[in-house]
Parts: sequence; structure tokens; C-alpha cells
Amino acid sequence: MIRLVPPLLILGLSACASTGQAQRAPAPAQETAASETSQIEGHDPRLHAAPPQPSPIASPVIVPLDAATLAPLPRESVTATAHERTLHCEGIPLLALLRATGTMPAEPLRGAQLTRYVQADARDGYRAVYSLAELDPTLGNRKVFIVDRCEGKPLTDDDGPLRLIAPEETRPARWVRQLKAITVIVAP
Ligand SMILES: Nc1nc2c(c(=O)[nH]1)N[C@H]1C(S)=C(S)[C@@H](COP(=O)(O)O)O[C@H]1N2
Ligand SMILES: [Mo]
Repeated sequence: MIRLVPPLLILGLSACASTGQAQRAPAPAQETAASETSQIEGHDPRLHAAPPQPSPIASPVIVPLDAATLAPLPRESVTATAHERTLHCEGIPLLALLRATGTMPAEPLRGAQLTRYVQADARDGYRAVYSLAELDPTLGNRKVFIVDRCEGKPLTDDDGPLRLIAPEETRPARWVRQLKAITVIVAP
């Protein structure tokens, strides 16, 4: 009976038993030569993308929200309706704050500037982002305000003292109450 087993199979079985590992058959000589050739072609350095360059724009940049920064900025009236309630508020365009602090260029955004966004953080941990491109008057041209008064009164502690309001938006989900920080970030 044992004489019927081919001698090569017996050799293979004994090799596995001695190392305890699966054995891999060597590739035929012709195949090895072909794959070596294609590897050399695939490593032509002229065909490689340039490595990522570090962003020339600082990130993250914390935008000051103190009275000294906000006081000289233009104030506007803001009327906004959400959840069937209309608010009459006063505040500063977010665009004006970003431009005054150098985080938004005066010219239309281009190139890497299109990857920047504004992160708004609230004291209760709520956060929302707006892209700079949304705010750019030549792109999204969306109005967002930092308000400090509504219905002729300063905001309550629950809402303020500062709140974001985007009057063009149907749902007030990004109208961040208890605004604590504004940070301009380049998308990683
Ligand atoms: N700080 C903070 N701002 C917030 C929220 C929040 O939970 N915390 N909720 C948002 C959502 S989802 C909505 S709908 C509105 C609710 O605003 P209102 O309480 O003035 O109606 O606030 C937004 N701003
Ligand atoms: Mo909401």
C-alpha cells in the first residue's frame, strides 16, 4: 500500500512535519524574472506624487472674543426666525471678526484657504463648524453673526453672553449658545 504514495508527496509531508510551518513552493524561474522587471518599472521616481507639503497657513488659530477685540467691529441688526419664533438681535458679522483678526483674507479664498473652517465651542460642550468658503462673499456668502443682545437686552447666561446666529438657516442647530471659543483650523 505505501508503495502507491508518490515519493515527492512523502518528501513534502516530512518537510512540513519537521518545521511545523506551511511550505511555499518556489516560483518557476520565468515568473520571478517577470515580476522583478515590473517592480523596477513601478519604482520610477518620476512617476511618484510629491510628498505632502506642510500647510503655509497657521492652524489652529484661536480668535479672540474679548471686549477689546469686538468693540471696534461694526454692529448690525439681525432678525432671525427658527422654531416659529422670531428673534431681534444685535451683533457683529463673523466675517468682520475673522477679517479683523487676519484669519479670513480680504480677497476671495483660493487654494489651501478653501480647506479652512471655523469651529465654535460652547461652555456646555456643544460645537459646530462653518467653512470659511461658506462665509466668503464670493462663494457661499452666508451670513453668520456673533450676537450679544436680543429683544433689546443682553443675552441670559443660558444663551450668552455671546451666541452665533445664522439667520438664513432654517434650523437653528448651528446657532451656538454660550459661545466660548472660535478657532480657525486647516482641515488635516
Ligand atoms: N451651547 C449650545 N448651543 C446650542 C445647542 C446646545 O445644546 N448647546 N443646541 C442647538 C440646537 S440643536 C438648537 S435647535 C438651538 C436651540 O435654540 P433655542 O434653545 O434658542 O431654541 O440651539 C442650538 N445651539
Ligand atoms: Mo436642534
